[in-house]
Amino acid sequence: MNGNYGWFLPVQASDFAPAMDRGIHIIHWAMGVIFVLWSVFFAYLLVRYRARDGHKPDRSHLPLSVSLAPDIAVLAFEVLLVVVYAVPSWNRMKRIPPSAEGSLQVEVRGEQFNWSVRYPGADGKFGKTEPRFVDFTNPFGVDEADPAGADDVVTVNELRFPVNERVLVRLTSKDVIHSFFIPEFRVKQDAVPGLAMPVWFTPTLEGDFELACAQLCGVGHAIMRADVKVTDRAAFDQWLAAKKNATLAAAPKAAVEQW
Ligand SMILES: [Cu+2]
Repeated sequence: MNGNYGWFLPVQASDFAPAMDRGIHIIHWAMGVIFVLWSVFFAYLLVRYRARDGHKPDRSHLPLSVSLAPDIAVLAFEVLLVVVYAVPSWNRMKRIPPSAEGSLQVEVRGEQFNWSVRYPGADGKFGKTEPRFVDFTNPFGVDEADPAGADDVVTVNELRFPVNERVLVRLTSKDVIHSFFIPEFRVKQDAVPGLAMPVWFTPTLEGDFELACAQLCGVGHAIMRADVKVTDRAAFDQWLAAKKNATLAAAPKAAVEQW
């Protein structure tokens, strides 16, 4: 997993990553150019207009249209960046969720200090849940009597996705605000108690990644993490089938217990 990180940004492992990185590059290069131009300009002014014997300050000034020109150029560039680049990207990544059909649906719930994960199973439907059924072996409170819930697969701190298939996550929190962050996917979203936030992306690279809580949420925040593995479809199906038959008692120990 350390191989995912180099000197600059981590590897690009989702369909959003290239656009996100392009935005970061454009902003940094533009700010670098502006910084250099201003620095040269200031240095020139310091030398050109330094205090000398026989020189008096000239209080006249350039016309506003000339002196404001650099600011207007920078402002125009920023407006263009927001309108042409940022807003369309934001719409695609955050504002307009894809339809549930054709997406792999996953429910992810943050709690101090674990990530509970639920896959709908072969029927593609999540079973009904009720708070009174919630316990350590049933973190979502799935109603066993509901046939749609019988094949739901629940894991703790373990996420798998098939490569090149769109994922639609239903993100919730059981207690305080957490944040679902997979750096290699360039995906980050707060999990807010009382809200079900849609999060979507398409993993484009097979490998091991990490979901880390990115919102300080209590004493165990630093260990609130989950393994994310992206594989081909066949390996994913195999894993899901194996998980269906496993009980949560055999699941990796909750992070807080490990701690
Ligand atoms: Cu957290």
